[in-house]
Amino acid sequence: MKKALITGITGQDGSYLAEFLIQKGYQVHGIVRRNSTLFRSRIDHLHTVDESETSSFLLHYGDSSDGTNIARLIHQIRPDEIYNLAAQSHVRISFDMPIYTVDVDALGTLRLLEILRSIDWPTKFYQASSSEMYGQTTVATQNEETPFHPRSPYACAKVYSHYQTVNYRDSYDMFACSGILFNHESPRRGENFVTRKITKAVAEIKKGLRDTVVLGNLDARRDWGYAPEYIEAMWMMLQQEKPDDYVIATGEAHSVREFLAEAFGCVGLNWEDHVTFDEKFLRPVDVDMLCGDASKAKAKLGWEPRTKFKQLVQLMVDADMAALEQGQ
Ligand code: NAP
Ligand code: G4F
Repeated sequence: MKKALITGITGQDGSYLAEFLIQKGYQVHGIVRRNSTLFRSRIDHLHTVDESETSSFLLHYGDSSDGTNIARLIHQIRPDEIYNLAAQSHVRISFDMPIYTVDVDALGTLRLLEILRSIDWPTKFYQASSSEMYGQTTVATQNEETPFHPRSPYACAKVYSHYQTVNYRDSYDMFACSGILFNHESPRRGENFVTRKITKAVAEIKKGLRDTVVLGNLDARRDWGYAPEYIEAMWMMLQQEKPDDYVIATGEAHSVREFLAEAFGCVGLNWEDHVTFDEKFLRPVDVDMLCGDASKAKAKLGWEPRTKFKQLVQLMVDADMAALEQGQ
């Protein structure tokens, strides 16, 4: 049985990736942070009573800021594949917590790469890079060759991790891949990212539980895809003969305003009657437009997005409506 180690397993992507790898027959090990509660809503359904060495799903306490703990876990587990998804992943919050964000999102990756340099078995490494690295780009659709112009502490940290991943691959012949993923969403998306914030509000407004949602910049354009399809691409990258970097995106960009119109439209409401503005949701600088060109992933991995923008919005609104009906 192949062993995969996932950092960030409690997050949106980590939870989908864990499900996907278990279905593929992997033994999945996840690193979780110590919290005051054991509530881990995205992965609670994966728990089994079997906590023996042969269980398909095992969790370990750890933190990307603690290299000795991660090293001990890697030596104990001896994973065949490592997916580094752990991050302080909120761009606006990275302006409030730049040092912490860099410690986890940049140095956390370097700590892992340094551990992998010294192990004596072959392991494949996936780094969760981001389209935020393109930042204030002037290129209409961004691919693997497009220069980076990061616009936040988060994006700077991700650029650092991307280049270290490439550097360790070149320097030490490591099987290390950087997946440059554009925004991907789902009903498991954190509630303070704009798509989920909107779909949750739409459901609550439709049910009469509130009347407004407060937002920041509505002009930003993003390339939004469906998360369960994006985690498949991560796995595909590690199954290739040679390690490489890939853009994963839909190739279609929409503004926050368009997302609002679509989401409120799903329940027969006009967004302009329910949206107010607060500058606290603005960033010191924002990224105006991101739109990815995933032709390399299509040609080499055979990966293509399947869920279109309208379907994505609909499925997120439906899930938030259903959750309310079930009293969640
Ligand atoms: P997410 O939902 O915010 O999940 C982040 C995960 O990282 C959580 O499991 C979190 O644990 C964990 N984490 C945070 N700080 C940590 C630390 N110090 N030590 C160990 N674990 C820590 O993010 P996501 O949307 O699944 O994204 C996964 C990865 O892809 C991230 O690296 C993100 O930056 C990157 N990415 C995401 C997108 C996107 O659109 N979703 C696009 C490009 C790249 P807790 O549950 O304990 O907080
Ligand atoms: O949903 P967002 O917070 O996502 P953002 O900043 O694009 O970052 C996400 O995608 C990246 C990939 O490109 C990931 F690397 C990163 O980890 C994260 O998953 O904001 C999207 C846009 C921004 O322009 C923001 O200014 O929506 C705008 N926005 C407007 N009002 C808002 C709000 N964003 C948030 N979070 N909350 C608002 O009230």
